Amino acid sequence: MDALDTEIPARSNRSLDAYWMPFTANRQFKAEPRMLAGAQGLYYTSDDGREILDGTAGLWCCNAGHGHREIADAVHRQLLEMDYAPSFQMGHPPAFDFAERLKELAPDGFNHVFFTGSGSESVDTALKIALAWHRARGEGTRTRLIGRERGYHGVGFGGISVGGLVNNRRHFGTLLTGVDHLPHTHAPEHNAYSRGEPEWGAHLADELERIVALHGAETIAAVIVEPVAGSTGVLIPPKGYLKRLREICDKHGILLIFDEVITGFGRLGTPFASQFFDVMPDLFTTAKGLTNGVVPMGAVFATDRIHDAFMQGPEATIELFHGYTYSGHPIACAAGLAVLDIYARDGLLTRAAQIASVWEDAVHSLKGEPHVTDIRNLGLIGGVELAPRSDAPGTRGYDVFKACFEAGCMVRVTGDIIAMSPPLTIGEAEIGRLIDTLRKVLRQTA
Ligand code: PXG
Repeated sequence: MDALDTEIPARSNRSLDAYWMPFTANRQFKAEPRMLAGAQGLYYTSDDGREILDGTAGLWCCNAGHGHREIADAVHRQLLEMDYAPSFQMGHPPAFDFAERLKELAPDGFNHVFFTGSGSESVDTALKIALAWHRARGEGTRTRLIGRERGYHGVGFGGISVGGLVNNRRHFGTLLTGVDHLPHTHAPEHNAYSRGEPEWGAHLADELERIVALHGAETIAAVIVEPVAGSTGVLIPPKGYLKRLREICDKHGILLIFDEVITGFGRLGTPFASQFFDVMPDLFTTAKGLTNGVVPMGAVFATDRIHDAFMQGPEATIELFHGYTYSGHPIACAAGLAVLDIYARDGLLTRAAQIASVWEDAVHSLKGEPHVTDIRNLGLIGGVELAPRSDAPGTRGYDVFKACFEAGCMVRVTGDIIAMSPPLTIGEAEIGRLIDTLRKVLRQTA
């Protein structure tokens, strides 16, 4: 090397070569990097000293905003007390305490928490629990997993198999066998510019009946969906859709898994999306807001009915042959406990409900701006779909994302869809700033 090094602006002499960045156009990025150097409250600071309003809570994870001293102190204390401890045939107080606190927050009946290191691991864990649960009950023929087109469930082989984003799947071989997919619920021809839950589309859940008819219910273990699909570009479930899925799963003895990695911890104005929609899954996955994103961690919540089926047989037997070196990591648990205190103290897990109508009006005020073809919202989530350039899909979205960053706002882009999910601490003034920046950028984008 290297030509790149000499092209990087003089901000720093750091070499960018060794770090193979995730989900990033590495060469494009390294030619013109966007570097974040600090974070406090609702703002990042870029390495050239600019304030960047965090319109995405990092990656949907910093629900309480940035830089909380209480979290830092809790992590610091735990590091000095006990930095790491194994969780296989061994325990430590923070993991038990955190699980108990999470149980209090979860819907009734979700009394068991399995810790993982990320959302992807939570998804794989939930899928494996579903398969093993049927087997434990003598229904070992139930091995099929049903996902949904346009679903995102992380990047493990389980998650990409049930996931429905082609670029996350097509490069990686045959994936898990025995997987089928529900149709996605994106229907702008019926639902464009819906405020909140769209009216049209509950019947799309009936496609599960078709899948059952094709494969036989006795071969299907579980259905997994995101209550609100995030990564694909914000798809809000049609009214009644999730209830219908629940009913069909019940009718056929199929487990329902909600992937709450982005909806968990207050994104919709309730602790979990199941409470918002009043539809209870059998298992749900979380990560991100679990620790406010500050230490990697995930958790799978299970009902008594799921958990208790494993607690059979000789007591000296390991009931679930699954777990990670970092399951229940004491530092993550200490961070998570401090985060739950902040959520409770500041009422953050219900705050989105209070500000959702301001958010909805602000996001929908972009209707009629250049390129905008649809706007979607729920809780503190907003999606703005843009018309793709006919010769180069995705480039308009990327240009808008980049121009927003240059104008001091961080948004996410998936293809030509702009997604926003600010910290739950955002106020009216910052909502205005975020939306006005996006408006200005849209007007300046070809
Ligand atoms: N399930 C869902 C529903 C997610 O949104 C994962 C699983 C995987 O989590 P981990 O912790 O393994 O990354 C996610 C992750 C985006 C974006 O821009 C979303 C995610 C990650 C990165 C970007 O929408 N979600």
